[in-house]
Amino acid sequence: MAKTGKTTNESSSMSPALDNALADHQPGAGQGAYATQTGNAGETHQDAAAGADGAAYLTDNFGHRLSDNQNSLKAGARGPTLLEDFILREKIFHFDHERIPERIVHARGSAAHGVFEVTKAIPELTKAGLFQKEGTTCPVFVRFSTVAGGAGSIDTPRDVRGFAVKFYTDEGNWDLVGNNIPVFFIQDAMKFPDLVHSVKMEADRGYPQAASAHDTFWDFVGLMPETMHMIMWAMSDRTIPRTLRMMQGFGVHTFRFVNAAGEGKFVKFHWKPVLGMESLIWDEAVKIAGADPDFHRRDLFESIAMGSFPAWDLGVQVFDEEFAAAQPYDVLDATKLIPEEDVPVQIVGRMTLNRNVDNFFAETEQSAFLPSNVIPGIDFSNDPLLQGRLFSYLDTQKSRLGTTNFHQIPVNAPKCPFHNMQRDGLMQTLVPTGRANYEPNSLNEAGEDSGPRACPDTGFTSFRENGERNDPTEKVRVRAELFADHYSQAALFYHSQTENEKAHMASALVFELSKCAMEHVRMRVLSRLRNVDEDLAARVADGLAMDLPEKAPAAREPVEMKPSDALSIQKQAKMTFEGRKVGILFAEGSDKATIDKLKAGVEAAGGSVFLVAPKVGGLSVKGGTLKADGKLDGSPSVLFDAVASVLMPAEAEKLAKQGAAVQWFMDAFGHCKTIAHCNGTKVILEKAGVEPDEGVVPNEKLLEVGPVRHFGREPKIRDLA
Ligand code: HDD
Repeated sequence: MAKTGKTTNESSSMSPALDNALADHQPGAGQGAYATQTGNAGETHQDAAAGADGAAYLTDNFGHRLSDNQNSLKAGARGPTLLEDFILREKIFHFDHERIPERIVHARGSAAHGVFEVTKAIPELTKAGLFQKEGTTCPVFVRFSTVAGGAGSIDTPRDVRGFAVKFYTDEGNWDLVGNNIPVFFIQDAMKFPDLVHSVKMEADRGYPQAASAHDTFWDFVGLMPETMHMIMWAMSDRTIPRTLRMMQGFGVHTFRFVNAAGEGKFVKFHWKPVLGMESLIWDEAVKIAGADPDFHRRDLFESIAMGSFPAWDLGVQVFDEEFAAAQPYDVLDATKLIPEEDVPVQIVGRMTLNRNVDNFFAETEQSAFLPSNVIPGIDFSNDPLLQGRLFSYLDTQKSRLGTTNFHQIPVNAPKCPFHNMQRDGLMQTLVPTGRANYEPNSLNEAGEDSGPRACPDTGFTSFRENGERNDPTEKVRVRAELFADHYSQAALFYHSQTENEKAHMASALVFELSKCAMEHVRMRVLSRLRNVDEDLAARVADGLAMDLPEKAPAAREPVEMKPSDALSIQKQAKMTFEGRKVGILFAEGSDKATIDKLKAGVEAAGGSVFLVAPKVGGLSVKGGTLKADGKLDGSPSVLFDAVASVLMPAEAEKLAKQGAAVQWFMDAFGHCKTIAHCNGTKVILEKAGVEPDEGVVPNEKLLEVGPVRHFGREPKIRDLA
């Protein structure tokens, strides 16, 4: 073949597999991909590349049709490739530059589009057009993320989750760039690079990836007592969410609402998941990292694809200067929260994510959020962490997306018109017309378009009053007095948890500190923990087999705060199948009618079912054949919220000899999940050490018991001391 010098598709094919691959590349086969590429480019391009039958032709980026996408241009069939081959060069050139720098933090993320609807108008609080009338809607784009790991890292490390929402309002974009935790590690943006350096993989060795359990992070924590409140949250089950759909979100900082009369109130933003909250158990999180590193990304994508749209209520805590001045903490300090018991959260809207991204790179990766994106009626506070963020995000987009014109990328562009005198710059994709690129100008006097003008009435004006505690005219590098209380709220959080949750926190601290090789780092953290809670400190010291060091001196004596149920995941849990997945194990000979009934029941209750069997191709069962959705050893029970099994005794006997089957139940039991089963399954349950309790039930009881976690079981499984 080579000797003939023929290089067409037909002649170069020597195998059926290649024939198929080539058939896929005939004109027309790439219609979907083609349509997407030209989606923003306009009709003319599409026409130019369309054949007589309307099918798309493959072209290069300048619209030249390709006659061959398989072979580079060579000097003879066995000769060197020619530099002249502009098609090869363009293709490889583009490929070589496909990756852009990943985000320095929050590199791994998953996103979706949706809609936000106002459920309660609040014109008395804010003049933001969005909140003037009940029923007003606006499109949103939301990106969830982990903080420390790289773009290709796992979904279930112990880590804070980013919760960034872009509202495309009629008055411009409003980006609420928050986290799933209402407080932050540090109080001043000056410390952010240090915090991030300490938690990311260590500088010399390049590990650990996506983990805070290492010396440098805990060294920073021990030396910076202001981290202690956030550490309580980070070591709680909040940092191992079961799904992105069931975690809360927070704007973290105190912001300002400003109404049409120019009156300002402080506001904190909250997102409350409609499905309630749920978290993983640490052992489960670790196993999921292996079984499905994309667990959260897949879960979000699949839920939306199947029409089970995740939703959150937007809540606001609104308060004034007088309230702020009366608190034992400073509302400008991002390491403090305002208990919901003191300022209730009023629900003002609902966000529903109802559309997956069409292209991960174009949308999720290129999305750029800026806390400085606010709309008239929403303003900043003097929180020194927020103030630093107002600079940082705009700045980082230039190095990540390569151009000051990143706002023109479709996912970032506002959906309302924008007009200004800014021009040019790398990758300018707009073609501004006319001579008016400066302001003021009088070109209108010569009958020309003079361009846009400022609008004092409706434009953004910064809130003028400064009712806050610092004298704004004084330039100082200090923190306000109350910022020095680092422990009161750390203790509040710890004391608000259930006994299991407290135990999880103690175990998390023991685990993380055990990964710190430097003994003085552990010691310092222990000495700080004594200021949070003596019992917690003693438990952690015991878990590490270390003596308790002396208590670290507190910069300011903590005050006692009343525990708050709103801070506990378990106290807020909801018993619902909605949005939850039940794994049903079956094998050869299982009763199809029972499986169908279980499936119908779970689905009617809003849940979904995933069928698991030793083989996937289709097994003969009583009542027909049944195909599994996943093979047993590739579908561990950590992927489900509850499990059930329908097995003939003989098959159960066989499975009882298989590690994957025994582990399936052992994990479900260990992770406190509901286990529904038939009689036949008992032989495996025994082997797996599953003891009877209120969560281990016959299949008929599955719906009644629900997909809740049975934490009462936990002391039987792990040492909660
Ligand atoms: Fe940040 C990204 C949340 C403090 C600097 N941050 C980033 C993202 C979230 C947050 C959700 C990902 C956005 C996306 O999906 O693209 N960051 C927070 C919260 C903070 C916070 C809730 C404290 C309350 N961040 C913070 C400070 C600084 C930054 C104090 C710098 C002074 N953050 C960045 C950044 C990132 C970022 C380096 C990386 C990628 C990006 O901005 O666009 O600029």
